Amino acid sequence: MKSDVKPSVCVVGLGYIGLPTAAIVARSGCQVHGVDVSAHVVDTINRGEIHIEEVDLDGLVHGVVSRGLLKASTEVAPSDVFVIAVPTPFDKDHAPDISYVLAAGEAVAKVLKSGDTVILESTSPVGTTEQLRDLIAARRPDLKCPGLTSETPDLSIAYCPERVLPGKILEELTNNDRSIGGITPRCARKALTFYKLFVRGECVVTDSRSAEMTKLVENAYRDVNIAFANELSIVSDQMGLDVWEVIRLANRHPRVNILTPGPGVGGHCIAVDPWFIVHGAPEHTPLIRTARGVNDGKIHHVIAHAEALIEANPGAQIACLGLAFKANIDDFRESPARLVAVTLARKYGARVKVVEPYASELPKEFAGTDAGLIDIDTALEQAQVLIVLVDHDQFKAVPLAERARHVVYDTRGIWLDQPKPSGQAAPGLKLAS
Ligand code: SAJ
Repeated sequence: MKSDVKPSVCVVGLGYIGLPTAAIVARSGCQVHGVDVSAHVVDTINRGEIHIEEVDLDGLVHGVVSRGLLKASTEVAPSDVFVIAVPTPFDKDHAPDISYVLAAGEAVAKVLKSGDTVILESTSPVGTTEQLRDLIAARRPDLKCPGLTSETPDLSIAYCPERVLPGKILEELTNNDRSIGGITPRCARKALTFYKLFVRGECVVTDSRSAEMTKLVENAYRDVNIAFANELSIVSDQMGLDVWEVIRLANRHPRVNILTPGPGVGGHCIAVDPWFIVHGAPEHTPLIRTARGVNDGKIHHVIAHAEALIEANPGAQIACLGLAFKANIDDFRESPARLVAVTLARKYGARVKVVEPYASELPKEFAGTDAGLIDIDTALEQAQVLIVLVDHDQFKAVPLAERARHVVYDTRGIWLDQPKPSGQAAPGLKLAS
């Protein structure tokens, strides 16, 4: 790839990471060929529309498609740079499944030519980039692969994870620092040239295995720290302490920064990636494994606590506030809030209603439960018990005067001024008159 000529780029996988990446690369002036197995996704993008929700993505995709810079297809096309951004789920035993990465590698291998760069972005267990290289080497013996030849290789292969936050993807894709992990230093330099086209953050060069581990470590670090906060909240409930007060005070220490308890950890990254480390070193990861258990267990603690509150308030109407996996997004997949709400709806039927400003209807597992979707005003008027599951801004904005008489179980700590029943710190079980 010559520095004065923009490379042609093929992005394989047009999901939450692949599509924004393809659009941003296209905006930088590269000709981008996007690939997805779903014909529906391909058609949607080729109309200049999007199949996922992300701030400002619709306008960006519309712009680059209408300028002819981004085209989607179900087939990989010859390009100078290939970016693989496909899912890496885990199986029922938490073993990582890299079959989508290898399938993408098979497709890419068919069209590779000397001088091309292949970059893996999918969250992957350590060693996956080398496996991808080995697959390409097996399919294309005519091309010299990095790390397998003493001559100058024909291909460059690197691992470059994304670290963007859903809801801020476009901003963070451009501004976050990146780890650029080459199979060899030369591979890293090639990948660096590509990322410099659209990344304003610092691009730090390393080897592929370190970059793979770095991605996993970032999310495991967060999971462990959220687990600490969640464990504190369970202990505080048991001791009758207000966990928010304890954390607020502890965080005044200059070297303490405890995260925020919640109903558990949702999303597709933090609850998944730590398992990739555990799977790679099962004997040496008791902390990471335990943190996963604490965060998953927090969901059941919240359900039990909410049930006790509901049982203690016979006849009361219950409003569950929020279904999303975190604040101010419309992503309900892998959401602890959703699991809590549907469990309560199944048990208590029409007494339970759900408020979710980002949903137009309840997810399908609510079918047959009699739970309805209501707005926050109706909930404040009709429900006596409010269970806060998501810290959406709309909920945070409800003033004390409108909720002072409600019984509240606030799993996110958004209403710290809520009166404590009977002088107790923990959420009380008495229905306010
Ligand atoms: N959560 C808490 N307490 C906290 C922080 C988060 O309970 O103090 C919960 C959230 O409510 C949510 C879950 O954790 O259910 C995850 O939310 P998040 O905002 O921490 O992270 P994600 O999953 O949206 O995105 C993470 C990010 N990783 C890190 O912050 C280390 C993001 O930068 C990654 O790019 C993304 O995973 C990914 O794709 O891997």
